[in-house]
Amino acid sequence: MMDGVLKQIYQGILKGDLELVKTNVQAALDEKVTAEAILKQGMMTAMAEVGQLFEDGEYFVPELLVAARAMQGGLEILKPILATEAVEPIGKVVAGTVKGDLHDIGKNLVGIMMEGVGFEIVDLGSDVSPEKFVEAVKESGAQIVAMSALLTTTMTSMPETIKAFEEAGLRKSVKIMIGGAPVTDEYAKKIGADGYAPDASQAAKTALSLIS
Ligand code: B12
Repeated sequence: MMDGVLKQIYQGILKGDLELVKTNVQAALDEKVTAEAILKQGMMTAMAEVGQLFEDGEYFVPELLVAARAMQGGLEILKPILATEAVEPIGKVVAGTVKGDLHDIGKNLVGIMMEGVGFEIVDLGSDVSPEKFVEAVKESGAQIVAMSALLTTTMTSMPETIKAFEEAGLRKSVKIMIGGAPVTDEYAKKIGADGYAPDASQAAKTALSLIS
């Protein structure tokens, strides 16, 4: 059973109540609940339940939107704790959600965890075209590209982006990582990506291994 504050956070996300989430994330931290527990037990389980309710036809897009907003609000408070900024960044990562796709919570979380292990993140936001990914790497000199997709209809933009890097003559100078709910390790291999991870903390570990 979840205890008081975590349960409030969980319910705050389910109800899309931003203030309830923010107040209780702060309260949980004051009670010395770890950021990891708040994230995993309070927030991620709630988002999974929101997804389930959507699938069952009980929630619709407006409910998803307010739930997402409440989750982002909680993440903002956790961010400085999850990502203690490194003095000297160990590398740069260009991160974005692929073209046509607006889901950015998972991508944001991946960015936070990568910052936590010392990377500098160039965040391109969501709905990022292959050309924009290539342009950002040219400008920033990033060693890693992290692409996120949450829709089976947009994950096809991942091989297109890899192709754009090949055409720009940059494929060998960057490592490309992919992830998001519909993405698998098998898919990563199939499209010739360099790395895949199922969650944000493993994404950070994979990024480290790719530059070492
Ligand atoms: C919130 C949400 C929305 C919000 C997004 C708000 C936002 N700012 O992100 C809004 C309302 C915009 C939305 C819209 C839609 N959504 Co939606 N949405 C969701 C929901 C409920 C949660 C997603 C989420 O944030 N999860 C929490 C995060 C933390 O998890 P995550 O994203 O998976 O990320 C983790 C890992 O995947 C991994 N990861 C993620 N990215 C990366 C990248 C790298 C490089 C690596 C290594 C790892 C990695 O690490 C992350 C952290 O551990 C999901 C349900 C679900 N089960 O996923 C549906 C879901 C993704 N949506 C769905 C659909 C259908 C839609 C719409 C088409 C609905 C509609 N009819 O309009 C639109 C599409 C809009 C668009 N063009 O993008 C479907 C997709 C079905 C499919 N297979 O394609 C889902 C699965 C719901 C469902 N069960 O039907 N949605």
